Amino acid sequence: IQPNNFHSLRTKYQPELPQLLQLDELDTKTETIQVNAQIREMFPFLCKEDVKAVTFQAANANENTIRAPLRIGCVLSGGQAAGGHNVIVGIYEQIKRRHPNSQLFGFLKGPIGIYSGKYEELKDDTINYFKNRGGFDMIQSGRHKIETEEQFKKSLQYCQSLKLDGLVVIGGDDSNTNACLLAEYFLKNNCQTSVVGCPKTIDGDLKNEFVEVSFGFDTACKTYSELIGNIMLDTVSSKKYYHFIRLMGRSASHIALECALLTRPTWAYIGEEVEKNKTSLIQIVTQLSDLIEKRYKQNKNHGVILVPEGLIEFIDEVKILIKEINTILAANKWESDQVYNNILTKLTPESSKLLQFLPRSISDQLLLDRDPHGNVQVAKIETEKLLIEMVKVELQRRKYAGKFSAISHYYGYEGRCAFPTKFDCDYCYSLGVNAAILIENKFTGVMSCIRDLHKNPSEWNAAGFPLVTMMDVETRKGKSVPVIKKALVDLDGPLFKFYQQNRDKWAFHDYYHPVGPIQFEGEQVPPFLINGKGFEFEEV
Ligand code: FBP
Repeated sequence: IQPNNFHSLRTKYQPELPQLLQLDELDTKTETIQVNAQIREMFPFLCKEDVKAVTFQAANANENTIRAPLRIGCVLSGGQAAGGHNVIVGIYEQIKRRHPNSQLFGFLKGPIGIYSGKYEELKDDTINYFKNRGGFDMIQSGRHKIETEEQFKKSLQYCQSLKLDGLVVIGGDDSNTNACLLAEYFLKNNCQTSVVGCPKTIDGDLKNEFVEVSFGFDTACKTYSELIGNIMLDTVSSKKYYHFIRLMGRSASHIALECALLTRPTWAYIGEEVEKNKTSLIQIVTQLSDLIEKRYKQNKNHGVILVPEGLIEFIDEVKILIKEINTILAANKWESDQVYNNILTKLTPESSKLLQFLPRSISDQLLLDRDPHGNVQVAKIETEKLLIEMVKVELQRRKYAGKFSAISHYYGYEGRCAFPTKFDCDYCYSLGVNAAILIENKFTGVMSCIRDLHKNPSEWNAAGFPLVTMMDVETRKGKSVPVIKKALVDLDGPLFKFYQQNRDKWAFHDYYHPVGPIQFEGEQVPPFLINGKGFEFEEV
C-alpha cells in the first residue's frame, strides 16, 4: 500500500509510554493468585508451584548490567483490530533498546505460521512503515488453532530452532486460550520459550478483573460512531428514512452499547438484555412497530436503530435453533445443496417451524460453516434486513397510516483496520513493550496487561497476569476444555444503566449526537467500556 500524506504524518507519532515502562531498571513484584482445582489439573506445569501475577517497580540503575540480545517471535491471531502493528512496534523498539542485536520474527498468517515455520525477520524499514497504521498486513493474521499433537510439536520445534526467548500471541479469548495451552506444552517439554498473550479484539469481550479492555475496540467504536452520526444528520435532514444499522461484535453487545452512548440513537438493542428477558423475535418486531407508530403520531417518519450482530444468537428461540443446528452439523456431512432439507428432518418441531418461517436468505446464513473455534458466523447473518422485512409485514397488518421506508447498513470490517485512535496507538505500544519485559524476565503463560487506562498514558500501570486465572471449564464437542470466558455486557453495570435510564427520552425526542471523525490530537476520551471510569456522563 502506497503511503499517503496522512500515513506519513501518523508514522512520525511516537506513542506515549507509561513512565514505569520508560525506566531502564525494573524490579518485579509477584503476588500469588488462586486458581481453581480443575484448571490446576488441566495445566499441571503452569500450576506446579504457586500461580503468580507480576507487577513492576522502579529499581536502582545499575551501569554494570550486561544484557544479552533477545530473540522474540510474534503472531497476530483472529480478526483484525486497530493497533496490532503497534504491539509489534513496541516489542521491537523495546528489545532494540535493550540490545541492538536483538531480533524479532513475525510468524505469517496467524498460528499456522508457527507450526509450519513460516516467518519473516522484522527490521527497521518494516517497523517504521507500519507504526501507528491500522490493518494486520505487516505479517497477516489467520483463524487457525494449534490443536493436534503434531501442530504443538512442530510449533515447539520452530521456536527452538529459532532459539526464541519468547513468543507473543496477539489475539482474543480463543487465541489466548491457545497461547496458554502452548505455554503449558513448552514447559512440559523443557522448551525455554516463554509465551505471552496480548488482549486483542474489537468485540471488547476479552475483559475481566485483569484486562480492562481489549485493543481495537476504541478505534472500531469511534469509526462506527462517526458513520452513525453522519447517518443521523442525513436522516434529520430528509426525515424520510429509518436506518437499521447492524454493528459488528460477534456475541457481546459492547460495541452497540458504546456506540449508543456516543451517538444517542432512536433505539439500540442489547443482546444480553434480550437474552435475560427471553424476548422473542415477534416481541422485538412488535416493540419496533410500536415505536414507529408512536413516532409517526409525533410526525416523525425517520429514525436510527442499532442492531448488534450477535442479537440473533441471543433471541431465545433462535439460540435453541442454532444449538440444534450445531449438534446436527457436527454429526453429519452433507452436500451443501442438501443441508437445508436434511436439517429440517432432524430439528425439533419448534425449531423446524422457525427455520421455515425465516426468509430463506437468513436460514441459509444460519447454516453456513462454523469458524475453526465453532462460532456461528454472525458477521454474515443480515439480522437488520430480517427485522426490516418483519416490521414491514407487521405494519401492513396493523394498517399503519404512516410511511415506513427503511435502509439497512452493516458496519463491520470498516472499523477493524482504521488508523488506530491515539488511545489504541499508545495502549498497543505499551502492551508490546510490556510483553518484551515479561519475556526478558522469563515469565510464561501470562497476559501482558496495561491498567489504569482512564488516566493519562504516562500514569498507566503494567502487569503480567497468568492466563490460567482467566480460564473457565466448558463442555465443547462433549469434552471438558479450558476456555477464557467471554465478558458479556453487564446489565447491572453503569454503562447499561445509563443507557436504560435515557433510552426512552432518546427514542421519541431526537437527541442525536454526531461525534465526527476520530481526533488524533487534543483532549482524548478513553472507551467507556473501562467502566466509565474517569468520565462524567452528560444527561440530556
Ligand atoms: P476476533 O474475536 O478474532 O477478534 O474477531 C472478531 C470479529 O471481528 C467479530 O466481530 C466478527 O463477527 C468476526 O470477527 C468476523 O470474522 P471474519 O473476519 O472471519 O469474517
